[in-house]
Amino acid sequence: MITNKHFGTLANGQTVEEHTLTNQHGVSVDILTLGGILRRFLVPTKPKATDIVLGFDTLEEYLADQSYLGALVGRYANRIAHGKFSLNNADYQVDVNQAGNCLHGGANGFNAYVWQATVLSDSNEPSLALEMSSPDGDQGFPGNINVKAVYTLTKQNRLKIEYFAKSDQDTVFNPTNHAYFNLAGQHHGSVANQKISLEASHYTPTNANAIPTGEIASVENTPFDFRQSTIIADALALNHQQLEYGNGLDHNLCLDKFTAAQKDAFYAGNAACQQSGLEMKVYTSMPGMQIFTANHFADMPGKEGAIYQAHQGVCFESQFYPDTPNHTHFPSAELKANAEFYSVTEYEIIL
Ligand code: G6D
Repeated sequence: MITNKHFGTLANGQTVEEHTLTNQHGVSVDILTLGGILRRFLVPTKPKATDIVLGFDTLEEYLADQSYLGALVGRYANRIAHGKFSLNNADYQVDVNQAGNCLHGGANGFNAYVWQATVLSDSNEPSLALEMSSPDGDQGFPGNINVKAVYTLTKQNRLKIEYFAKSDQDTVFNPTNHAYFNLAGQHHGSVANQKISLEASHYTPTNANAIPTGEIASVENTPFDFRQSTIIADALALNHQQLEYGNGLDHNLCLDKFTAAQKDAFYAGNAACQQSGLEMKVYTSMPGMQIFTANHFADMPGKEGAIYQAHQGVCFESQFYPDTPNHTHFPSAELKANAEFYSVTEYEIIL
């Protein structure tokens, strides 16, 4: 089932809608047309449903948000060093909006767009398409690009997010969703006691500004070894320079099962919470996963009276590695003119 209601109106008169997708098991998600934001992810636990993503109650709060809560992110998720890269021997300078680098596509990335919504299926597997066009030169990126993100809530309680795109020029493209998950419930404090696992033997170490050094390092004996299910607090407690740089976990893990020919989602890892008994499995077709533990949150008002603090959520941002356009040995994020881009990421709730 899909229902739709008015969420707010922008200063320019554009309206923002909220669609609620509910499957046959009573799992539901609220999706805003602003930024394709995943605003709520309700899981039918007893005695009360649990909302497992962080978010806000009002449009004004989303417009002021600098932390991309639940948003679709692009054109290039994560960072491009100094906002500079070369493609086909041309040099590009894209918007630098964080510490002299381009973060999440620049100041006016995909999260700032109102997307056009179309209901694809109103059945037990509700499906909503969101579309937008970003013009050539938007935030400095080459090519007119048409983007479609499809949210589907499957019968297996998977929230599937598919990304389709086509550009009229060669460009770089790296979309993701920036939901902060808390399997205890969005207002239930830190995720530090929850566990995560990732099928990733390597990660991309960074400099102090979160830009990859270019090394693809083993996770062995580092806080980034999640090959066995690990309590987040145990990883955070380790003494490691990379944790100091990120002020916690804010790193790209290289997913072992990725191959460039891969189009379907493969199992990447999971999150589990003893308190709620919930588990979430993550699948993706992308090569990397940024694990980010909301390190900078401090007294941030959230949904329904929640006040978010550091480590209150964990993001599983499927992606090409950060700064790939400047590292030829990373899996390529180039999108050729008129080629069809497709990627998929799925978050499965185990009740
Ligand atoms: C991303 O990796 C980044 C963080 O450093 C940033 O603070 C956040 O988005 C807003 O996950």
